[in-house]
Amino acid sequence: MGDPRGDRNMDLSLREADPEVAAAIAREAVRQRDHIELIASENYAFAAVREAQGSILTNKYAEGYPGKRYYAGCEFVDVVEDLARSRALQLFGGSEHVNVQPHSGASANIAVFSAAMEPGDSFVAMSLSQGGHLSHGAPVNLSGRWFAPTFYGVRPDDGLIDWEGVERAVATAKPKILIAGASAYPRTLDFARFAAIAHDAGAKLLVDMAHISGIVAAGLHPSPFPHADYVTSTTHKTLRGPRSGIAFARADLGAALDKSVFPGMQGGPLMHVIAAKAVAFGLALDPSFRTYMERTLANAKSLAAALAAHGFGVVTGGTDTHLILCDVTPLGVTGKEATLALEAVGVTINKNSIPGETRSPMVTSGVRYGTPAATTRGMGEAEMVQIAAWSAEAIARRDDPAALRRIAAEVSALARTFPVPGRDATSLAEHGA
Ligand code: DSN
Repeated sequence: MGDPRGDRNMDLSLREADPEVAAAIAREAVRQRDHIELIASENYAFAAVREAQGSILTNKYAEGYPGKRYYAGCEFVDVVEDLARSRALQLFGGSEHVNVQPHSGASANIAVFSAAMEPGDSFVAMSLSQGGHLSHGAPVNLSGRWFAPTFYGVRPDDGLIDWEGVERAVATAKPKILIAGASAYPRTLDFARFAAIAHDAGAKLLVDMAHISGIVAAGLHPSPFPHADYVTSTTHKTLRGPRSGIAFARADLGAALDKSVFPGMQGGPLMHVIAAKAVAFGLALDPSFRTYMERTLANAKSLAAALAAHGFGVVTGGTDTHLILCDVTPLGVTGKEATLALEAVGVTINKNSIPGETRSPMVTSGVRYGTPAATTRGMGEAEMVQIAAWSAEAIARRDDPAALRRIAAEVSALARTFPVPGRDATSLAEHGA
């Protein structure tokens, strides 16, 4: 008897069904193995996270929340979402209400905006060019088009938060929300000070801890939860979970936040991704996660010192977190030129605006490094020192193809001695799709 479905495509492997996509993924596996990943927002997800995210839960619709769904058959996805919620609350002790359904960090921010503001309302945030995030009011983003942002930044002389600027922006704008949180700020954020400024002005404090949530979870950065009314995060950066988002609120603001996520801005939650978040939060509760974060921070300090010794202008003189912001003008290059030189040797970073920036965002005077991914592979201080030396040499010899090829071979030889997480990823890089 033949297959009753009459559709053999349904059982094909990826390689059989789509060799072009399979080949691109296999090539990416090789890149992830042979290059050193230093983009501050990237990491290698736990293998179990990827397994949950690729699971059959992708087949299930579950609009609503556990126990109150609009679809039948939700008893097992309810278990998954309840696990994700209870683990998130445990991981971030002090949080009162959590919603694990936002599809991304930007979605989580918009959910908070729509819960706490009406279109046209005013909020205050760090500007994108000074280290803030696109979804914190950039004119090209919905947050900047539908609401009225006023920005603060960092002081051009030392790169630290311009507190007078924060106070001035709040006094002038009389915002509904003050946002604390950044994508390119290397120092500890003083959430108590942000909260005092927000609450004195009758505003709510939203902390976007996307970059530092793993550090907060490990207890190595002060927690925003005693101070903030809302907290948002991505789940894939320092947390090593799936590429997604999460939003927390004070208990009395929780119901409105939930309504804002669903049915306000999303339909069916991605249950396979929520399962992957549950797994990531569970693994981050293991004591080994704190050790990983300690090593990530120690590596960032080592890398910052080594880059400074090679002439990079390390903004604020160092780092308290996983990221390092550098002015590369002293090396005679733009951020774009530095990034391209490093990419040519397999050291992956991004160009970044720096305090007092004079160049466009596509060129910039700076670069941003981060240590979460390299630390996940087991790299330590010796490797950080070596990476800084390769960075300086690649920039200095950027017009010398033979030198770049030699450095690239050294980078990939070192990278291959540090395994990528997951036997499947190793096998894909070794044998292809
Ligand atoms: N764009 C991300 C980053 O690289 O910091 C944040 O979403």
